[in-house]
Amino acid sequence: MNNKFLKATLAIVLVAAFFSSCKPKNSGDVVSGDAAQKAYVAPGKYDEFYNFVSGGFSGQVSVYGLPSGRLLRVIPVFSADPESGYGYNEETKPMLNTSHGSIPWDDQHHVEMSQTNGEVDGRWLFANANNTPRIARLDLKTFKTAEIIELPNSAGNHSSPFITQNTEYVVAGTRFSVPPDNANGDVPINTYKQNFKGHISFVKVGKEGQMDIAFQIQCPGVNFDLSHAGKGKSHGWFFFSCYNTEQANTLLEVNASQKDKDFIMAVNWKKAEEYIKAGKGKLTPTRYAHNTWDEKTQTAKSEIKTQVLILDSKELKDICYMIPCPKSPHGCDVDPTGEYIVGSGKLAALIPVFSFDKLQNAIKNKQFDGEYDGIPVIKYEAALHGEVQKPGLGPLHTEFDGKGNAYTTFFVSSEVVKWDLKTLKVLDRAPTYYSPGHLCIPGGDSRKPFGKYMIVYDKITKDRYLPTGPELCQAAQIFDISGDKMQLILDFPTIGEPHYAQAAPADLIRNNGQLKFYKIEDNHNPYVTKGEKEAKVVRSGNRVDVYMTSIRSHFASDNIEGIKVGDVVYFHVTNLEQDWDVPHGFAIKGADNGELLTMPGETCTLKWIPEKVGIVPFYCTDFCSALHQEMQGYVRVSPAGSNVPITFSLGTNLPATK
Ligand code: CUK
Ligand code: CUA
Repeated sequence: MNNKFLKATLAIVLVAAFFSSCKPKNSGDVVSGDAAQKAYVAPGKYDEFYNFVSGGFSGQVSVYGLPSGRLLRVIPVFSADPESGYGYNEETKPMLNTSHGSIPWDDQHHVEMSQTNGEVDGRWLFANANNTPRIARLDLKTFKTAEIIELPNSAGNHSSPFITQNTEYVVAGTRFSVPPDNANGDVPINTYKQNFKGHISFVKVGKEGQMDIAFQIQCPGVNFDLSHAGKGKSHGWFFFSCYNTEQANTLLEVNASQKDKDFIMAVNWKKAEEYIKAGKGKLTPTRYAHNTWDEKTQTAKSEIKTQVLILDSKELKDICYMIPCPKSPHGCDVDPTGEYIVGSGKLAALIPVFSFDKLQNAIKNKQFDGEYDGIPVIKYEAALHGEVQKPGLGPLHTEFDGKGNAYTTFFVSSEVVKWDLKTLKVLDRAPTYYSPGHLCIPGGDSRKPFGKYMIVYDKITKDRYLPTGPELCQAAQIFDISGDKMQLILDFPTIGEPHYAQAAPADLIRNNGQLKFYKIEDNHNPYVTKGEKEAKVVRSGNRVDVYMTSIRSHFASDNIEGIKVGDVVYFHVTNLEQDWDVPHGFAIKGADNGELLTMPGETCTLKWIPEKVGIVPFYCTDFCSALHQEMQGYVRVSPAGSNVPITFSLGTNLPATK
């Protein structure tokens, strides 16, 4: 047996032993007597919190109630969703446009709620796309994706979308460093050190939420993993964890785990703003899409932008600083006071906690340990508040309860550990099932956490649920953290792979002016039909526009003739209902498309290219009334050269046409 193989086998055996030894022995008994009561929300009663959970490779965001764990909604963001028609109907297609063309999928890891004065405010939720770098803004009045902006000079938009305390910026760091967009990218991969750069993006958020890339900072070619904004006293700063400071380009598993310490990069973004004002940014050509949903026309538009302002971290010495952080840090979390910055080194046997005050002193007194690719490196001890000793194995993420405690997940030892921010003493530990990634306390990364519940998102659930073939579910676990000890009260499977999540008091969102239906008189979709009398079918060349309405329980029109093979047909269906929660669906046989699911007062458009002669039925897909099953109609499709005229009707039979 060759040596490498032997080593690999040994490693696998060790890891396996490690994992199995991590399974807590009395896993059946950890839910104590009153747990069910704590998670119980009686039928018809509302939950206390909304929980917005990233969907990972599902590309969506799901919404749960807490503490019940009830799934309330799945919001399509980066992945086309045939259920709602998102990405399938003509109105929403532009939302998925990018500089690479239309992309129907992405990998969604982090969500972050808008904040005012460092407190969650219930207006918007931001979400990142990892694969083709993008940030989305979801409107929490409609629970719809309202805007998506692509990030140039980036790849694997992972440390994103984290926001500043007044939602001035939503910020993103690139996971993969790559040659900049305007440089020649046709270079050998092993010229990483010379040619690859890491960009971080500051996306300005306007009053109505509109996003716009204010500037990017060009940084050394490392992997930016996670980030969080400073708050309170550290407002004006941003912190990014980075790994692969070795700048390896192959077998990172080994080659990017060489150094004892990587970095947390501290960015003085107020200073960066000054440099931008002083004209130090370079306008650099690139291409990225900016997609916006217009509530008035109920239609998205996509625009390609061609320039971005870039600051150079090498040139401008006082915007970026590197703080050494053991070892391959992942989570980078800032406590509610803004004083403590917690780095979670995946391979570290301790948790370093940095002090913002000490960092400021270190910068003032130039307590540097040389430079890293032109960026000053702060002396580790100079910025260190202290280390949590022996906290667990494989720390990933930390959240805060606002009472001076931090909670960190440990992937390898499958537990969540509560510790004291000041004394750095471990206070409590609870097993999780198994291998937790992120965790979430409502408001837990803001200045005002609501430290009652904590939800932990697990990657592995082997033996916890009924088997479902080769793929098992991921799951969330809710803990009551109101007392000294964490108490597990509920767990439930989730959609996709949950990474980060946010939660807010239910009233904040429930009372934010939730939209119940679109007023038909305010519907400015260019293809709206405002009453049944206006329903019509219009041919122009081989394009046919069907202006259709739906109301309980019929379509107008429901008999359509004169469509020919080779036509391109657009069904513009306006739902005339003016009442909460009365959507109508629309589906037509043979359409290579999703359905339309049209909200009251809304217009949605389905594109259909009939390919066969015949009678083609369509119907409503959403059980809307007792006579929902009667809500149907027919389209007659004639051969390409036929003379059958366009006719349309409802409730009357027109003279038969040949
Ligand atoms: S990452 Cu998923 S467990 Cu993409 Cu925030 Cu840490
Ligand atoms: Cu409309 Cu069913």
